[in-house]
Amino acid sequence: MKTRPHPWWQQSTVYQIYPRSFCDANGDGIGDLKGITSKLDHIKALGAEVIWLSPVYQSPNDDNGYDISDYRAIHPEFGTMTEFEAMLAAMHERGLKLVMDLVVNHCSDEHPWFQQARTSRDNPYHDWFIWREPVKREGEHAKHREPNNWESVFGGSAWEWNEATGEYYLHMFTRKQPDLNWENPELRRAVYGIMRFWLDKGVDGFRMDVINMISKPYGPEGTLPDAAIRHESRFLQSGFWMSCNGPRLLEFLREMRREVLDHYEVLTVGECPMVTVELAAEITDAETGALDMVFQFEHMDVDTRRGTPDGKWALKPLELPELKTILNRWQEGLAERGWNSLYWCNHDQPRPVSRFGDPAYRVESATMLATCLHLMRGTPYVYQGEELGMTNVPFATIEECRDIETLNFHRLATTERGWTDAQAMASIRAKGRDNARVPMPWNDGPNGGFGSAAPWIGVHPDYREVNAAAAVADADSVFHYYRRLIALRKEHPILTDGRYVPLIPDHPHLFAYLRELENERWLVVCNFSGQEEALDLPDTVAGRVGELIIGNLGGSAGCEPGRLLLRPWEARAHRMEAAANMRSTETRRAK
Ligand code: TEU
Ligand code: CA
Repeated sequence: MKTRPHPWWQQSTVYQIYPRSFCDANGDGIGDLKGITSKLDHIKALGAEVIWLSPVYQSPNDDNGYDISDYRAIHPEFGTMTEFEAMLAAMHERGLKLVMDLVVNHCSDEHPWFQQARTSRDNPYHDWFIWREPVKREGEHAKHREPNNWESVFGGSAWEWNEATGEYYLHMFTRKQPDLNWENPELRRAVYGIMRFWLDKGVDGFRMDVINMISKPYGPEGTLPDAAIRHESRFLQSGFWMSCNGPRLLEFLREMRREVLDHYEVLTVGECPMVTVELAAEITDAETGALDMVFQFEHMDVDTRRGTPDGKWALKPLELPELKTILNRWQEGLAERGWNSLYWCNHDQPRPVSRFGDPAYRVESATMLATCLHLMRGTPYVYQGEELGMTNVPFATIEECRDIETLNFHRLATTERGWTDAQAMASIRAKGRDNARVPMPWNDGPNGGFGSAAPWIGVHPDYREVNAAAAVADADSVFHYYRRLIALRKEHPILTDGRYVPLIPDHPHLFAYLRELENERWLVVCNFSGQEEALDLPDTVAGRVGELIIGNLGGSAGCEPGRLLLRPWEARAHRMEAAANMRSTETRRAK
């Protein structure tokens, strides 16, 4: 295999900050830029080299900043532009790069563009959004006049009535997040201008919010076709499905690359729900694509009964072979072309320890999950608090929750869909986005050291035990294990360049794979269970298990020839020693 030239982001680890919940310097209960600046050494000590900052722009906060009303202004609750520039300088001084969130599938209904657009059909900004006439329907559907049957991602119709123009506008998220019309070249030019504004300030790239939703599937005469309910029997939330991966997506992204990205040294990652491996390869192709990597979502659906009306809230136990099938397919699918991003969580997802591990084995399962992910090929992302092994939050009542998606779900589920409050709360504890949004616990002091005032959302009840100060002081903590994994990636080209070879895909509890580069081979084995498990090395794996490179439990339960014993939630990476006349896995597999 060819060793590829390394763009800087291929050996780096990205750390995600959710600004509202990271650190509150001025004591108003809301995280802010000065707070972030004061905690950069934590990220530096971890070894991450890039920071992805969720939105800090002017916003009415209907969706916590993902509804932007001024793309060139800092929200006063986070600070000022001067403080932003000071934060960026402090990052660069430490060799940290900053990737901003770019949210341009939609803006806020309070953005001047939309304020103008909604006044009249003749307003020049009208065409920057997506408008449709009401539709006459017959029979039992007569009272529905929405242009089509699309549902918003957060529940309810994706269309909202606008009296002044006598039309509906499309909003794939809340009604305060109208979708922008990328068919309009003026709108696209305005977006590129915003991107240049931040890049010229010195930011180092963009994470692009739902960027594969910007091209809508227009039919003849600009119609937006009804979605087939149960498309591929997976997604009932079919407006969501319909608005992803549209026909002009690559064209728009390539234009963005030509107009903006090619002129800067940046990292770009596109958030792409429902993206396929094939499309991701096209988007991330170094020559003909447009972005460096995408966030795919398939592995975020393994514990969800998609295709039911309750979407992500309908829980399903994890089946490890399904998770392996997905991640193996992404590893192999982007091996020759494109590049993977690697993540277990972000500000939209519950905590991985509670989801794929076991809070009763908090440290063990957090470090096992980290090993499994960080030794794959791609750029790893660590979401604030993940490096502490944080768990989900035991929300008892809906009053403790803040997220608009969660509040919508609770209301619709208990009023229209026949869920009890107890059932809804159980799903919210398992899947709600607020699990990841409670304040970062810095120490065991008041409010977990987040700030002097009561925070906008309650602190995690475990903060006295699980906090950054305790983790940094304990050499065996989750934090120090992440630090070692992040350092390993910098030291060993096999992690960046090596081939990924999945093993034992059907094993119900073990996730195992090889990494291979030239004569070097590593074996990675992770136990996704609370039981001891034995791995009998398949005879396709030539050679002997050698030196332990990294392991999360210290010591070793043992290793007989051809057999590896794994303790509950144990993860290990070993160097393989070549057997005398070893044939490569490749030739064996080819037979
Ligand atoms: O998320 C879009 C998205 O498709 C999902 O992550 C979605 O939020 C999740 O499936 C719901 O459970 C992005 C942002 O990351 C998210 O915070 C925003 O709310 C959303 O776009 C709208 O901007
Ligand atoms: Ca504050």
